[in-house]
Amino acid sequence: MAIYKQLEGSVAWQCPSNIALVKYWGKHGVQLPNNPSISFTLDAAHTKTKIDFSKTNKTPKISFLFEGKKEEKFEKKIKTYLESIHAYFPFLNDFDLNIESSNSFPHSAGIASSASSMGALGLCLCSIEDMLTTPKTKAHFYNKASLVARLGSGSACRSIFGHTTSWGTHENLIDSSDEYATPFLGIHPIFNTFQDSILIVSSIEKKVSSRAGHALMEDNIFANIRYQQAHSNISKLHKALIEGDIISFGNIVEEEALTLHALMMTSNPSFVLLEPNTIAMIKNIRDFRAETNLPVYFTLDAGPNIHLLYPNNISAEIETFIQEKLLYLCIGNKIIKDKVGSGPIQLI
Ligand code: 2P0
Repeated sequence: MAIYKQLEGSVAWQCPSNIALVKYWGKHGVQLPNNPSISFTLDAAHTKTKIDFSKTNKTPKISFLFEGKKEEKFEKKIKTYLESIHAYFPFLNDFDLNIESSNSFPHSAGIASSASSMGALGLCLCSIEDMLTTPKTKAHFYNKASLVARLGSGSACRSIFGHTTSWGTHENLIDSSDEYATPFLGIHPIFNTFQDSILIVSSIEKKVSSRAGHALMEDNIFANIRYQQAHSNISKLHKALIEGDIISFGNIVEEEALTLHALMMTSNPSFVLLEPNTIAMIKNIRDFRAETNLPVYFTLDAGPNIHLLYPNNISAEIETFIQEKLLYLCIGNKIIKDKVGSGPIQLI
């Protein structure tokens, strides 16, 4: 019988979403990436999760409320996930969990919530474990939170650390691992000022899930060349991030965004997540850059929405550009103003 330091308690974490600069697309084993990736951790788009835990002698019960309401679909997903990670957290055999979660962004905003929600859940589970048993070192705590977040959703492992983060082994990235993410070291300070204006083209749930998209990489005829490209882009981006070379950064990031969607279009069966307004925005962004020489670039997640990336010192010019050339292409004039953030925050 396990001995616990306490029989009940509460924990809560706020965890941000992230946007990949070099994309993870294709995986093997238990959520292991086929190539390394690098991301900016965001700030405004985050999930808050609170868990009340109490010791039971019966079969443990799990309840889940999303934004204060019971959500059968999410609850089922979370139960299946928690069952799959008992080996990492033996206390799950002995405690009832009441989980409550909410997002800072609307569920239907068209931004993925799996990174922030699985990140917040992983951090809460590690905090509970620390309260019940011997606390881990800070490094071990965050690595374990990142690892268990990864088991819930691959890209979630990068949300555990602030600013810029990498996931997946690469010779230039110190201590990099396929198992968990690591903070990017030595970044030029200009990148910590980066803004991410998320331009919502569509908020409809996409027809092909990321899980299915990753799986289609197994038979994609461009898979191997893509993995080589990602390795090479990590080397180039690593250098650009350290040197503060925004132009190289932008070229790599746009190439990665379009490659991600090209891989979707060349999968079998193929699928297209871009919308006509996404393409119109890309054209307007490139025209604006050519006219003004301002360092503003786009990236894309697995969906049609544009993430507009630029340093804070040109925010005024970009605001005018958005109002004049991009806002009319957004659904319901919807924009989420985000930026590079400093990472998760423990609330309780
Ligand atoms: C990324 N994406 O690097 C890539 C690029 C979206 C576009 O990883 O199946 O939700 O849960 O591991 O992490 C989205 O897929 O997929 C994703 P799973 P995930 O951010």
